[in-house]
Amino acid sequence: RRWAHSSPPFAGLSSVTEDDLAHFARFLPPTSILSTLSPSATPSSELEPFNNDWMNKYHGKSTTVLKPRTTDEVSKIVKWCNERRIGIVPQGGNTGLVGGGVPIEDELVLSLSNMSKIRSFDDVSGILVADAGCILQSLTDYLAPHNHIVPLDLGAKGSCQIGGNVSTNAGGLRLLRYGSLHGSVLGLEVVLPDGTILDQLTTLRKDNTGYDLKQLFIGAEGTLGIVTGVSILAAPAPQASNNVMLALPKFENVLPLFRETKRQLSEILSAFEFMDRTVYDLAVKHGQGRALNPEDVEGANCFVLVETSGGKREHDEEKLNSLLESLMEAEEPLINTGVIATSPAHFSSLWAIREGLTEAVSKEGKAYKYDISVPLDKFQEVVDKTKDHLRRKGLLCEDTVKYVVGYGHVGDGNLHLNIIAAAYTPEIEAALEPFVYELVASYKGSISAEHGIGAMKTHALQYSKNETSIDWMRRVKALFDPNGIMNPGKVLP
Ligand code: FAD
Ligand code: 2HG
Ligand code: ZN
Repeated sequence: RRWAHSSPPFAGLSSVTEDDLAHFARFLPPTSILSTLSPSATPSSELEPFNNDWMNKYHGKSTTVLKPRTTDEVSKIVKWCNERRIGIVPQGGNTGLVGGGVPIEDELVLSLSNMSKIRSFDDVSGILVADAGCILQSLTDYLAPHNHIVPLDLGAKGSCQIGGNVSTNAGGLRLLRYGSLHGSVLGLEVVLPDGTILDQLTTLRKDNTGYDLKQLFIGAEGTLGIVTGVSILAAPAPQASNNVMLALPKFENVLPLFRETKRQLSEILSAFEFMDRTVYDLAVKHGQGRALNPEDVEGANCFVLVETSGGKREHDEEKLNSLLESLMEAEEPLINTGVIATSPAHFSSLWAIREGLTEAVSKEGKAYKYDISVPLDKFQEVVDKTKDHLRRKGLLCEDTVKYVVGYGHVGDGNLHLNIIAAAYTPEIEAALEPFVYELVASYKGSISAEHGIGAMKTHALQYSKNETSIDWMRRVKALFDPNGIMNPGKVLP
């Protein structure tokens, strides 16, 4: 046996060997095993997508990817790895933005992509039970003819998996309306680090029978076990959806606009998304959605995308139109203009601008992503202070940091601060950290609003969690995973 590592958290963890592969081959078909070690070795290029993250910022050295098809197979793999002390990285769609879904060293990657069956759906209760590897978009497509929607939506919906969403406690574009997964996930099936299957796949809305263990796995980023099944409360599909892109002359208007929009739209408001002018221009430059007309963007300092979802088209349109009228006719208008979607294609193209921001940013350069919760009135201040700080350090120029941009979920107090650089360099990282984390802590904010901690922010956890909390997190981890095989090096410092 070859012990691969000597330093924490990899101390005592061992590498996958050919003997291990022979064991896996006893219950997995050849198509479920990708390994550069196997006698019929997989070319290492085939492992690249599993070893590198979406941003191409985090790189692992795994030799082996397993793609089980059933919970039972997952259990057998995990049991063996626990006995052999092999580190496991659960991987869903690999769209995570904090390096949580790729190995750090040569951990085994356990991909859920072969577990993509819908187990049941009840169109009266709206409860959907699905394998963890179901892609979010496929669940949306499945529910559409049943007049339901997944209570979660995000730009990565075409690739991310429901198990990955649960494991990151993803927020996204619908949280304002449908709340967090801590509320809408009703049950989970989890393979624990010793291989035991914890079946809590309940379909009950109410169940106060002691500790709610499933909550521990929502947002655990694969450090406590492997989510194999999810029971989730789908929402009735709205009968009418509208959206409008509002152009604002200054950031200071965002808050009063949010207040007024909530007051007037009340129950039909389903999204209130912010983007600054710089990132809007990048979206247009990189072909995301259809650009607004030049006269609509003239003088705009930032944009807000408002969506309504309701039960009656005429009623909702009337409310949205009267909101627009009152905003435009005010003595000191909060907006320059509003572009209201006039067709389903127009509706999608306005959303495509917002949903395409992450992709536009990645096409422009290498992004340092800070996904933070701060008071709403500090969104612009955070962007400006970061920009000033980089300028003072002499790092704000075309060949280092090109842009500092802000966008995000105003309704949830969640800002996405993106620093777009020509390359990932230690110099830029040293300028940004701990600067950004200290700034967030000064507002008593969160250093991770919705993306998680992953590999990126383990050292920064202390800015948002006190010693006692981190200590109890460690105890929970040790209780579930005493051998430290589950996603080593992630979440905990
Ligand atoms: P992965 O990236 O594969 O994994 C993420 C983490 O979960 C890893 O730690 C992994 O080990 C663990 N994991 C995955 N599957 C399992 C499982 N079955 N059991 C246990 N652990 C598991 N996030 C938001 O919150 N809101 C957004 O609006 C949003 N928009 C995005 C837009 C784009 C274009 C991109 C690229 C990303 C976006 N994200 C967003 C981040 C990301 O998509 C989400 O975090 C998503 O939920 C990750 O799902 P995944 O299946 O890709 O998980
Ligand atoms: C979003 O809201 C995602 O679009 C990604 O959470 C944020 O690109 C980012 O930083
Ligand atoms: Zn987001």
